[in-house]
Amino acid sequence: GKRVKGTQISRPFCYGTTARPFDPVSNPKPAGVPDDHTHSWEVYVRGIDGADITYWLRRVQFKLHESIPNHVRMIEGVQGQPFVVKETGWGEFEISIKLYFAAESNEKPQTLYHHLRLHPYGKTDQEKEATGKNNEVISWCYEDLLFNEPYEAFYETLTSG
Ligand code: SLL
Repeated sequence: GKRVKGTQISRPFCYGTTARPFDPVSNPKPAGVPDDHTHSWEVYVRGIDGADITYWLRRVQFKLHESIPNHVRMIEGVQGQPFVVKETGWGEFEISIKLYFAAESNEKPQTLYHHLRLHPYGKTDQEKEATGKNNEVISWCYEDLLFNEPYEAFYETLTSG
């Protein structure tokens, strides 16, 4: 295939974590969750306002802390749905988020990093943080991923969404 010369296409998405402390009323701890776990949380990659991104982003590998069983999670895209991993735990750590693009792209996977936040404090410049209802700790980033001179087949894919 050939590259589309002089062309750049970007696709927006966001990624981040949402955590909730266990609470008998607002977030009861499910049976089987270890005693030392204090929070439920999720990490996700998704389109803006529910937009589908699976036509160009096919798989996401989330690498969690090694203390978590099966800490490497490969999530296949399902049309219209976010890429998400839900877990419980007690500590914060850096999550690596590896993005795998449509096969025809010939693009190498790209890795992002996101700090799982359980407690509401501090933030970096790019990070949006808010404390939502029920003491949710929300931390997320916006990304506009730029594809420079995509291959023709991938150009078709990118402009089909
Ligand atoms: C810290 N450096 O000390 C971090 C490590 C690890 C968090 C945090 C375990 C969950 C599980 C868990 O929450 N690990 O056992 O499934 O804060």
